[in-house]
Amino acid sequence: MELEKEIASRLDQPIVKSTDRQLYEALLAYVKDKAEDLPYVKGDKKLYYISAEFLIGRQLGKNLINLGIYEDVKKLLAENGKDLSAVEEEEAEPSLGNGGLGRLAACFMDSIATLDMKGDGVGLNYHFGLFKQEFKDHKQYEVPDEWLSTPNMLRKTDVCFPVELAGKTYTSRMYDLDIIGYKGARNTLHLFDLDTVDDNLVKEGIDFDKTQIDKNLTLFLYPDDSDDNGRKLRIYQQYFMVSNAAQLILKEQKELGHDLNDLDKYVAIQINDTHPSMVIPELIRLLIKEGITMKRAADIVCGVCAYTNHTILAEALEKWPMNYMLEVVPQLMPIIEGLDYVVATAFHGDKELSIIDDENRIHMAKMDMHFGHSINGVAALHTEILKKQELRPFYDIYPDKFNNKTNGITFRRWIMHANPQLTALIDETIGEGWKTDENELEKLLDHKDDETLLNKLGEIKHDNKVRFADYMKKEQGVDIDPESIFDVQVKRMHEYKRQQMNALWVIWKYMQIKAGHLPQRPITIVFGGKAAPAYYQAKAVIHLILCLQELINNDPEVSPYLRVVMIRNYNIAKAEVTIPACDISEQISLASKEASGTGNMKFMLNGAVTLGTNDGANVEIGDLVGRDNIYTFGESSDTVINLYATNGYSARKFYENDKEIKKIVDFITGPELTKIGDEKLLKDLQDNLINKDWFMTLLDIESYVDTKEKVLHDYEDQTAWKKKALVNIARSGFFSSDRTIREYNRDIWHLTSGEAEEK
Ligand code: 26Q
Repeated sequence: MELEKEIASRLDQPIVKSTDRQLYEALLAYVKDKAEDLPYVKGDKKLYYISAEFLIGRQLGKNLINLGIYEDVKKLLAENGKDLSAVEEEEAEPSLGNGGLGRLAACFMDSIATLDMKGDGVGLNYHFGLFKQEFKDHKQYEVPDEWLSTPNMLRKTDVCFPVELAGKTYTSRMYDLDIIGYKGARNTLHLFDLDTVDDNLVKEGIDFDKTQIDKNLTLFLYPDDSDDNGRKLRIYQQYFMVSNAAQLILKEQKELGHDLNDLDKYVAIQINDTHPSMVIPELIRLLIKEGITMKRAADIVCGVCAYTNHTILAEALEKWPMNYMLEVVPQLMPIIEGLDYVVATAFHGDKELSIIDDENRIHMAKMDMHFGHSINGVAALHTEILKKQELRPFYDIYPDKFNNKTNGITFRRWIMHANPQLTALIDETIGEGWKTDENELEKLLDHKDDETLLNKLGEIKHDNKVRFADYMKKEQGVDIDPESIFDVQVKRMHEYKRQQMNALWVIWKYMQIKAGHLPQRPITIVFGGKAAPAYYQAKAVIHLILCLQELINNDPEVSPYLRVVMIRNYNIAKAEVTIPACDISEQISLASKEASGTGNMKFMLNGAVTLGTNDGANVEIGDLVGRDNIYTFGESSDTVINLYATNGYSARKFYENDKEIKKIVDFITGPELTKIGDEKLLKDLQDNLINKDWFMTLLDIESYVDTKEKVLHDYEDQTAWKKKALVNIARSGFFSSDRTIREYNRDIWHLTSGEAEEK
């Protein structure tokens, strides 16, 4: 049936007379049916990517692209006076993740299906995704995100498993979501849930009664949080997830008639950070129940499981108190103690290596490293730091298990969907091959001196800036000048990412302008990101930014030259409008702290130039584009690591010895800002910067200011700048998640189907 009939048959009235919501529901139904017609990816071996987070974002646009019908649908709607983008806005974003790690899992699912590898995701069906962020009195407030009340891609199945939690048996239910490969077959994302969960428990804010597991187990996604509040429920969630995963895997393998002794021939499991680590003891437990010995079961599981580390912050490595585990998952404790005994015997009781420490806490990552066959970091520098520092004792005993898999992003969402104009320009210039072979983007380098192309690139950037400005006007009522330079820092709010350093630069620039040193061109500093609800310092930084926004944008002396804009409720949909509009990509984490970053890759792909530290994947971006096409500053990771080791950093010294720094920091509690904001919050932020500054903001502020001045100066040579943008786009092929996934498969999973075989 032709497209128009297909869609019309799912509507009660003609397209012209339909609302955007009716069109959304009709297109959703159509996509679901089309997906069901697609074959599943075939293969002898199957990957299960287990993750507590899948930040999949809106599905409609992405699915239309992967089905190859986005343009046709857009045209059809346009012919009827309808706008596909507006229809897409009707979909509630499934915010089933916090940030990088969850978004990575989503990009990976897309690439795995696109590369024709058999691989399903396993996670949880959170009724409320990551909270929605609102601003009031220049502060963040959290509001529940009820994404499930809008029709969506989920399919309720009749697959159910018994799961024992704290001695009681609960019955799970599996929901499936089709993952459609780009012009290919499909895999599945399995999200587990309990039928008894009661959405009414979440009322005002995101607080709820944490005592009744049957009513709240999958109620909400934990915000990325080191806070202890409700941690026990997180063990419940984690075990519920992995118990379902393990049962699903064994059920599928038995149905295929596979011998569980050969599980590693048929199954690969990727453990996404330590959140799913209990899958190791759980699988061992289930294999023992199948009559396999403990030793053999541990060997089998080791051959199947692989662990990815996403963070070097020590506090993020999960350690669960044994008494919690005994209460929630007593069935796992004999297994974990058995594994700990094996380790103690093999390594003569070396405490550094043991799974259970002296305080009776269970180290999830250590279990993964002993009883998994692969340990990977997510960028070259990160993996080196893991080997040399954080996980050194494990690298010494298992050097062959360690490997690097530099992160990537799916080009289907992050350029084809987010930046259709740039996509069309690239198609026009080098053909469409780059969409399936990302390295072909390098062909753009042949056109580096093509003035017409560079001008078109500039026009597209400008159009995207206008689109962003219009969007922000509509969403938040703010005025943004598309002729200004767009300098963008969007990501979770965290001290190590150093949004506060960017805010200090804003203060510096404000004072410069007040002193009559006017910039050559207006600058718009864009921030966006959520702070974990209990993260006081991160919330204080949001407060500072919102106060600066108020002060500066309303100052007639300053606002023609400088504006600050904080995007409310930054999410995937907003990222897709923001990133293509960016000129300068701020990636300014303290060197050694950002494992990889993936936003940096999205900006590069969309023709922004990075202003960053030598951290995470910024290092690889720099290697690829060359010194002329990136701006780096700040102390190296080696220096930073050494400063920590020797206790050698004193923020106060920088504050006291450098008048300029003192002036900037003092401004935080000066009359201009305290008139607008909460004096205590601003004072606490300032005290922290002077007396603690754990992430060494003042260490790098001077070189940051100097380098940013150079960037702003260089921007004025527009031809040279557009060339930088072009080189960034041309060299970004390496950061396609297709490349990342081919490497996971080549080195870790060894799936034997489709394209995987040939590479
Ligand atoms: C922990 C305890 C309790 C509640 C929540 C958590 C929690 C949840 C999520 C801890 C960490 C996370 C997420 C971490 C994360 O997103 N890490 C990022 O992973 C990206 C993908 O590899 C990297 O690019 C980023 O550098 C890294 O910060």
